[in-house]
Amino acid sequence: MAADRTRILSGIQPTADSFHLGNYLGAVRQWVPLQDGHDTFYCVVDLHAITMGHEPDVLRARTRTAAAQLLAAGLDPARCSLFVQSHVPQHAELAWVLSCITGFGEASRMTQFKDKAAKQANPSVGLFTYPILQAADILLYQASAVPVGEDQRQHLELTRDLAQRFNARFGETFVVPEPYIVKETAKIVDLADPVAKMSKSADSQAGVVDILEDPASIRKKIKRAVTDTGTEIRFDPENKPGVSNLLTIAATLSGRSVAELEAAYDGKGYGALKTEVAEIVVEATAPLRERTQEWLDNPDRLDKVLAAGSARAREVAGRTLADVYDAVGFLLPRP
Ligand code: AQP
Repeated sequence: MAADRTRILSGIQPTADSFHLGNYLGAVRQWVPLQDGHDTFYCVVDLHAITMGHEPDVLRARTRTAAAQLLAAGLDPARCSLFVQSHVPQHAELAWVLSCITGFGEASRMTQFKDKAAKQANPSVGLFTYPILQAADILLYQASAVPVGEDQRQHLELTRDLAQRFNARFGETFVVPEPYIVKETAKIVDLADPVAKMSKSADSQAGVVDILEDPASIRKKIKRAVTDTGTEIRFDPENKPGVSNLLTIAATLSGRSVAELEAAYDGKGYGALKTEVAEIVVEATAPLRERTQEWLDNPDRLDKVLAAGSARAREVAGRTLADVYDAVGFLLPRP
């Protein structure tokens, strides 16, 4: 992989047995074409996945399933570095340094922390410092762009602030990254509650469609999707969030434009639209389910891909961390 190609970094948490359509359309799907022409690093962020409480065996299994889904979605180990965050110790090490230049008030303003903490009886300090670890994930690789969904914009802003602050205080060390957010799919909403984002940790899974979900269940959830009291099939996220979400999902997965779908379903009613969307989702996710299972049936092959990815990640991350330690004034150990 040529060193002069633009770096891209993104990650996803192994916090569920499957990614949902929001993760897939908002993030993972953008990762695939970026493999061409960029030096791409993609990671399964298991350190982040323990911030809300977890079961060890479940986490291990989900980490493999997450990697398998990424490969099934089109990540190619020959064209990207795919790794598990905990295999690269520099993430936690850089997070500590960055936490020492982050203001307590600044960290307290993160809306994702407020939302997630509100659902917990005793939120952890790890959940509070999550965005600082995320900044470390990105800055270690000198990434210039980070493909994510809209919900990550504020965390990206913090990452940029920390990079600029560090550079100003200790000398040019980090590339300041830009968010790479595809507007159309930046926020896929929950089918049962079309103002909330589709989320793995939603209280109810009724409106969350997983990419590994069986076709009968996908059809059922889409047929029950909340729309509105009207009948017109029109893309209008403000007034018709449910219908607009269905149109976005169908358009992105089928390759047809929203305008084409609006015209095709003009006067046909929501029932017909839902039937069509359900078939599009079932058809688009079938190969993902199949290929994920193939990778899961071959854990040795999967683990080798992750080992190669993490070796390359440690190499790049190690160089950045050495520069950081030197810049902040840590006494370097004798070789
Ligand atoms: N609804 C969404 N629409 C568009 N993009 C989304 N993403 C998540 N939900 C949507 C994007 O998916 C990537 C991976 O997300 P994550 O697993 O790291 O964490 P998250 O953003 O917190 O996603 P969830 O599903 O809500 O997980 P939990 O419930 O475990 O926190 C990110 O790029 C995210 O923007």
